[in-house]
Amino acid sequence: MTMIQMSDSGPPRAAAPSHRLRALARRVRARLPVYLADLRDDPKWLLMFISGRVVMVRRAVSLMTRSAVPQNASSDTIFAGIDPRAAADEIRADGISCGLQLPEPIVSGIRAFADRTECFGNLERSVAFLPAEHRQAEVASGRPILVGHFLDKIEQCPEIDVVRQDACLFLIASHYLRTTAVVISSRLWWSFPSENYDEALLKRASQERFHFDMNDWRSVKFFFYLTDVDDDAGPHVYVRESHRRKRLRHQLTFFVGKPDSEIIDFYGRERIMRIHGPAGYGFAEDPFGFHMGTVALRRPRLMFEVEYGISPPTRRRFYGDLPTRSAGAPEAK
Ligand SMILES: O=C(O)CCC(=O)C(=O)O
Ligand SMILES: [Fe+2]
Repeated sequence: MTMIQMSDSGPPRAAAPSHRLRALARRVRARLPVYLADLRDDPKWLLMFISGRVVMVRRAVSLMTRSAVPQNASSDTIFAGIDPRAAADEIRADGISCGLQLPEPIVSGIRAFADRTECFGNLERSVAFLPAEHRQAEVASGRPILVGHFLDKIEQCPEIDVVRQDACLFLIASHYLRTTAVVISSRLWWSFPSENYDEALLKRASQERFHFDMNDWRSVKFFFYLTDVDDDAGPHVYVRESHRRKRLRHQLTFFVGKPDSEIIDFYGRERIMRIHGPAGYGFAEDPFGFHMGTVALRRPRLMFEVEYGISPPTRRRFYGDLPTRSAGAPEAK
């Protein structure tokens, strides 16, 4: 595994006020249907989504939701030699803990599933294709395809269930969240090299823009690469310590995405980690810290993610579906 710091991405771009207002209106317009759908699914969600981004509020929620942390889990673990308490302490300090490794049979099982199963381009259920046919799918749909998600099809992959049920991950999450953690989402997806994509597609793929995730009051994600990942294969990028230290205007904001320049100015280049690793490599992170995916430049990347939180999940968020009915998303429970 290597972690390397972020290279220079050029000087900050300034924008005229009227440009900024227009851009703001565009961003609000693009997100409003998503937010309204989430609100319909779960009215309490809005409270979390708005106030959960204020560091003081999160600390208060953390104190209020504390309960006895389970010392053991009913299942076994595939991660030998990991101390869940030490990993949780590391996430508390840095926002991230690296060094998990999936056993080879789990890697090859998930990989084989992802090679033989149709995924959904840019999260649209109407754009289904086998990963080897990515280019043909772009031609057929007439659009660049940056990501192919498996959504609820992951239930057909037994190795995914093994990782999701793993005792060590459950204990790391429970120690970190200081309560009995619950799985709130699990997702498997390819990132593909592509061309001519626009901002909207990048946004949908969560690529090339630092952001934080707001899926629960508090949560922790475990990411696993199922292909070798270096700078040519769209590495994940994380900003160390940004989960506990945020500019006030990054807390009192409607938007979770922020430009590189603001992140570099506040946290410093040395805290920005581009995470490389071989197939099977994994890391745990608090997704309230700034992070992003990057575009796979030359080789596709297969990623599995399981997220633990403190509230019961909805079905939509559990598989990372889009909230619109036109995308064929199932109704939330
Ligand atoms: O693709 C990645 O590495 C990160 C994806 C992400 O940040 C997200 O889906 O919210
Ligand atoms: Fe994210």
